[in-house]
Amino acid sequence: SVRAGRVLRVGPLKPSLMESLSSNYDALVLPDGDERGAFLALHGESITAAVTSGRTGVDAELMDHLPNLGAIVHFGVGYDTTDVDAARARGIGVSNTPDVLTDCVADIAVGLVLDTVRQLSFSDRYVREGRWVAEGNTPLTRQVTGKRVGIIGLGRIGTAIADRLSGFRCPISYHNRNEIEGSPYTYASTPQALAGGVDILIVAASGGAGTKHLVDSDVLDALGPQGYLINVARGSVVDEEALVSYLSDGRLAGAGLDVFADEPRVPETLLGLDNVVLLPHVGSGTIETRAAMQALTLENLDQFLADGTLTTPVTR
Ligand code: 8YV
Repeated sequence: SVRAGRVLRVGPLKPSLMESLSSNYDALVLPDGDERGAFLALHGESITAAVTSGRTGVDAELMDHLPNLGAIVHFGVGYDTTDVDAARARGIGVSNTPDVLTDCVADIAVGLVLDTVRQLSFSDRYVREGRWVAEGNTPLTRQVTGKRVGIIGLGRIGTAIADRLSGFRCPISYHNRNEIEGSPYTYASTPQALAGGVDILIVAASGGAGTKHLVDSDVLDALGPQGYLINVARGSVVDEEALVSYLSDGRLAGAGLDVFADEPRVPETLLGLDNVVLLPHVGSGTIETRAAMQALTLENLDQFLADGTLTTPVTR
């Protein structure tokens, strides 16, 4: 029998969140592959809320099979996996989990700056492999304090990164779609102009079609062989193929990456490069922040189920 107002989980989530959805909300789980058609034919009409993440999302085709869907609730600040235009056109609200992860993601961006420029991970491998004894000291690195930093995407996370690096006396400039009035940081009208005037370029923009390959070979050329690229946003914002070739042949000094174009797959070439720091998308991955993200996800869901509105909507 079809019950009104059911919750659907789309894709894997934090285990405690999946557990809460099934025990406290009696949520259904969208199956993959062959079973999906029959599942949607049976349950599609009963579903009013979907809970998903920046890993999976809800596309327009799935929306078409959920005629009574009113909300797509995301665990995570990024929602580029969901077709937001299609949701808006159908009157479906979309929410994310902003603010609660800003500090942890900004911390990881600063960690990647320090690790990449001072070669911490490389140095750690050097000690473990016995090379300190066998070969002597590691090569000298570059200084972080005072380096010119450019940020693509001066939103919540970009601003938190800028504030932290101001403590390292780094002059900060940024590129955004629009200049931010009253910002203490210097605006550059294009990513290329930004990259041309900095030593370290940090990507903190949201993903999706609007930012795809914003960092292309022209931007990497402008950053130059002494420049470093840091990405804590989405792999799609950077032309990864170009990045790999620039890193391989010394047209870029180094890169610190928490995100990739095709996660969890990392380009094979990068694994052999010592001027690159590779993280498995851990920006928001602390116990405190993930708990806060889970609470905000459920707050959005509860509010939607109670009165049809969302706590932190990206579109209503
Ligand atoms: C993780 C993130 O993807 O919030 C985001 O946009 O990228 C991260 O927090 C998290 O696992 C949610 O999917």
